[in-house]
Amino acid sequence: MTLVEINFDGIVGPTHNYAGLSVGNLAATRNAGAVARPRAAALEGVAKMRANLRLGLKQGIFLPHRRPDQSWLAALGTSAEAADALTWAQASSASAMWAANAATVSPGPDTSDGRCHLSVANLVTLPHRSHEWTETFDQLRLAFADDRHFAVHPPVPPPFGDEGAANHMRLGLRHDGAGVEVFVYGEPGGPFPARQHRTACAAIARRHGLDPTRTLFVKQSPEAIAAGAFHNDVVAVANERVLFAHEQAFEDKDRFFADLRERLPEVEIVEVPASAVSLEDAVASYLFNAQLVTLPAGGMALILPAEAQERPRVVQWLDHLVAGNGPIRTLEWVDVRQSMANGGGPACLRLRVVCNPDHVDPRFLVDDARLDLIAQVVTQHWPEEVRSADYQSLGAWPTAQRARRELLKALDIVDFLDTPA
Ligand code: SUG
Repeated sequence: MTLVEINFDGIVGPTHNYAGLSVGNLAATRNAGAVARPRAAALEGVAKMRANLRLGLKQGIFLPHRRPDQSWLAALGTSAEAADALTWAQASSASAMWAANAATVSPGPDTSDGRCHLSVANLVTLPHRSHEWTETFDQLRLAFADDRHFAVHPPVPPPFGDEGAANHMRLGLRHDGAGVEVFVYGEPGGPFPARQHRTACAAIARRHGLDPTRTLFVKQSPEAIAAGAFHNDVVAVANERVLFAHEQAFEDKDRFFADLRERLPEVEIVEVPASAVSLEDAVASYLFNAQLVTLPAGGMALILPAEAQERPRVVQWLDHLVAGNGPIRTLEWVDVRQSMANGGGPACLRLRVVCNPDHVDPRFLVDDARLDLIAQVVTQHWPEEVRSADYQSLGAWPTAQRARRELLKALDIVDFLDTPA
């Protein structure tokens, strides 16, 4: 079996809610306090994975984390019962669903020792995400335990912010060949935090043993961050030799594109001009937070959020895209509205790992039967509604913890069953 791309999606956890914790993430801020539907959210995620299987893609999963995170609360000298509302919300977020922020991945063909390297993201910028890495690290070490083929690194130390694959792109002729790795960072100074720091990017490139001649560090444009592109994957996505990006995604795009062409002359840059789709429309529609995938039969598909259909300028541009002679010919629409309302589109929900699937712990891979199992547990145990305000006081969280335990048991991933029921 050669190396293939596997998309690992984060299963939406039973505490999914809208607490407005992410400054600079316009959807999350707008929906603060809205009623969330964890069951519907997790089932939307399962439906997206099914659609990917139907396209012939390989699919994996990551598990919801223990929430509220009682060890984090204990480290803060409080508990699930006693924490103030904000601390409680920060301890209870289901934000681990956005697997694009789990880690940065450099596949074997890019690294000096030929292994696939994964660096768990520290997510230090926002408190509710800053404690995700511990369990992500455990899951990655279990899923990619075979150290002949994988190296799983701990997070880059703070204060250097790292948000993982959401700010990293890999381009090359094929997944299983050597790639050019592009790290996109922001600089402070704008109205919103720059979550990805250049120092963190450089550290990851060194630890992964990347070839400096095939590694680029590119600055995200401050306008993009100010317009709500809190991660690069809100304004750009890459797959094999295609880069699909908004005209205003990068500070010095001419330099970046020239550097990229020098390293990968076959690169196809599909740039969307601001005159066709404004930054505001790009952020509101999540046009670029699509999964750009290579289909087994050839050609590429763009897996888009249904919301993008609501913006006439976006639809017009997509019609023009598929009618042309370019590499992207197929559009697939998915409904991940519950995640979208927190600023997480189809691409946020997945982590791409290029590797040999036989080397991955099979419990982290899914087919239709395993997705049926997940859907069953979710339907039976996930709450239908969560109101951020009443969840703590009603003591609903032990039910959520039990729901997660049921899922782990059903999937036979009992290694993390240490949460008290
Ligand atoms: O970090 N939203 C996430 C969305 C992450 C999207 N990921 C990528 N672009 N790859 C974030 O801003 C909202 C949680 C809340 O407010 O309750 C949240 O964390």
